[in-house]
Amino acid sequence: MPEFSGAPRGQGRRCAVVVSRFNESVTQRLLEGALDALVRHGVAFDDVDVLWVPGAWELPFAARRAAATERYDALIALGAVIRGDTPHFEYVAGEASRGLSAASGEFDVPIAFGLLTCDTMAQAEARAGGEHGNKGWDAAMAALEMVDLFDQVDGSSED
Ligand code: INI
Repeated sequence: MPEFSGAPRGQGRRCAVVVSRFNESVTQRLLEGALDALVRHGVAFDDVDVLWVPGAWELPFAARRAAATERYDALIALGAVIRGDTPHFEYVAGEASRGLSAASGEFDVPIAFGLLTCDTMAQAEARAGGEHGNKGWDAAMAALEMVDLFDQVDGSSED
């Protein structure tokens, strides 16, 4: 039974990180985590483009446009939606998640999900380099793993 498992091999990969400016104190740290993961795993710094967007709502549009360029092996979407007193959270978090998932399915490129959806700023900070790690790092690792996985799968079917 063939079994495939990707590894975060970044050599020669081109990536785009799409990151929202809303709650920038958190998203900046997610970005640092993602860039650190990419570079430590072999991605050349010049092969990473960082695309800033106003908020999480804009992430799917930017991800789709970036994917459509066919310049990137993988995309990493980063943002932080923090619950307030209104239903705004549900709309922004829900549509951003759905839009990223749809874009990933439509374009032939992995889009890793590094969008925090938290009740409080403290929860977000804990996941952006705090006690729960850095979800930007995790998303970048997932992106590299997915690229490598399908290199292997595609390579095997060409035999
Ligand atoms: N955008 C976020 O990324 N996080 C939030 O918590 C947030 N809240 O709470 O409003 C948020 N709103 C802005 C939204 O993403 C759009 O940028 C804005 O509506 C303009 O289209």
